Parts: sequence; C-alpha cells; structure tokens
Amino acid sequence: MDPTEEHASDGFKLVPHRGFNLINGIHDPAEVDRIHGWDVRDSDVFVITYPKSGTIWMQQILRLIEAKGDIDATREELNSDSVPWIELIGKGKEFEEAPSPRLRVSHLQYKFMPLALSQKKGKVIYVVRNPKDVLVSYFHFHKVATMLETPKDFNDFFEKFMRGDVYGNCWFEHIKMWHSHKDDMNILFITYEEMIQDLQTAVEKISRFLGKQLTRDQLASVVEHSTFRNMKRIPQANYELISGELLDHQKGSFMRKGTIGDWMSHFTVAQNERFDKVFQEEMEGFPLPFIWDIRVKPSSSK
Ligand code: PPS
Repeated sequence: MDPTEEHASDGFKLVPHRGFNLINGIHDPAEVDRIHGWDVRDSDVFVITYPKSGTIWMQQILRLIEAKGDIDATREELNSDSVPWIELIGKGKEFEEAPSPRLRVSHLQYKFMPLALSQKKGKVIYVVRNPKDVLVSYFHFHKVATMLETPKDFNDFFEKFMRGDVYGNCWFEHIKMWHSHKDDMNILFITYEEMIQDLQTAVEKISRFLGKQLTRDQLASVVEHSTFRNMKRIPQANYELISGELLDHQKGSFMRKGTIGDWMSHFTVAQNERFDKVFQEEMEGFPLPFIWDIRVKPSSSK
C-alpha cells in the first residue's frame, strides 16, 4: 500500500506499539512484528540509527561501496530505494524476495530486529551521533516531515525529545540496548562525528567491515560522492525527489547543515545543563567517545 493513501484519509500520528512509537500510515505493527522472524543471509547488511544520526549518509556510502564507487550506477534509483527502511509498510515482502546483497536501514529498537542477527548472521552498522545535534536536527526535520507533528517551538521539542515522545523514543535507551547486545552480533559502531572528521578513514573502515576489496581510486570515488556538499547536488542522494506528501520541501532541506555542534546555537544554558546531567546519569561507563564540537580534534571525547 502506498503510505500516502492512508495519510490522505487518516493522518499520520505516533502510535505506541510494544513500548515503541510507530507512525500510523507508514508502519504496520503486525508487519513490524514479523521482522523478528526474518531469515537473514550472511550478505545482508542492516544500518541502524536513531533518527537524524546519518542514515541517508550511510545509504549513500553503502550503495557506492557496492557499486565500487561508480556514481553513474547509482543514478537510476533514489538511495532510499537502493537501501530501504525495513519498517515501512510492504518492505517485509520485498526483503524476502530481494536478491543479495540486501542493504537495509532501520530506526527500530533492538527488540524488533531479526533474531538471526544474534546468531551472527548478516552484519549490522550502528551509526551514533552526539544526541544534542540529533535533537537539533530532529527539531528542524519535524517542520519538514509531514508525518511528524510540527513543534510549537524549540523548547516544546526539547521536552518531547527528553521524554522520548518522538519516533525512535528515548535516544539513551536506543543506543544502550543495541550496544548491550554487541557481542552477539557482527556489528560495527561508527560515529557521525568520525565520518565528518575523516570520511576517508571511515569509508575504509566500513568497507573493511563489509569485506569489500576496493581499489584506492574506487574508495576515493565513494568518499567524493558522499561528502555533504556533493550529496546536496545529487537529487537521487539527498531526498529532494521524495514525495511532497511525506516531506514539505518548501519548509527546509533534508540536507540541512551536516556539521558538529549546531546545538550550541539552539540550546539555552539551562537546557544544556539539564541535558548534561541526564547524559551523565544515563551514559555513565558507556565506552564510546562523543564529540560535541567541530573544533575538537579527532579521537578526543568530551
Ligand atoms: S533520518 O530522517 O532519520 O533518516 O535522518 P538522517 O539521514 O539519519 O540524518 C540527517 C542528518 O544527517 C545529515 N547528513 C550529513 N551530514 C554530513 N555529511 C553528509 N554527507 C550528510 N548527509 C546527511 C543531514 O544534513 C542531517 O543533519 P542536520 O544536522 O540536520 O544537517
């Protein structure tokens, strides 16, 4: 079913399902529940992100790696068609029938994912982005995405995000649950910030994880065509061609800023102090480093 049909009659809204918000008109709870039983092939790759953490970026990188850097081979399809979301209506059937390699993305929490992943079938790439920038990016996206409620103002959205009252639910829970199962799966954690700071090294790391042998020129082409500046120019890669029923392109661009630290121009001092307190409580002992400021050199944390 075309998700926009239901939008016309019923309207999109967040509907909790087993403790996770799905979006009515785009997701079907019964289909989402079936994902757990999916057969996974060793060549399957699932990119997992909390929303606004670099999904579109990883879609572009994966399909370019698959095409050995040949940008022309990727122009026929939108990146969201080459590397689709598994949780959207109708994608389960498509997954079963698709040829290998099946490259997919998802914002789902760990508990919904195919059980076979925890038997070390397939591969998972989890992209982490510092949650202050996630919050800001998500705030702006709520104005563009017709399936999400437009926030009254930044503070209204800040509160919603802190409560986990958004699609993706609680950022802290999402990352911690996935990370706690890391030893059960073939999983690579990569950060949005390391990709910003050194895309070449990040692309090499991803292609090594996927077991792909690309020449230096092929890797260079993957990097070149997945920079923010170049993706902004490629309509098949930047969601410009996604239906106006889902994204109101007049209200803003999906490829908005693509940087680290935009939260500094949005958070008040009080919001920042509150966020830091919650972050410290929730993430104590969490091993991955976070980068909050573009001026901080690679591999240092806060
Ligand atoms: S979504 O809606 O959850 O799928 O969004 P997602 O794709 O995860 O995240 C969108 C943010 O990623 C930024 N982006 C990039 N940053 C740097 N380089 C590249 N190539 C790139 N591609 C996408 C995009 O601009 C969104 O972040 P903000 O901060 O809003 O700019």
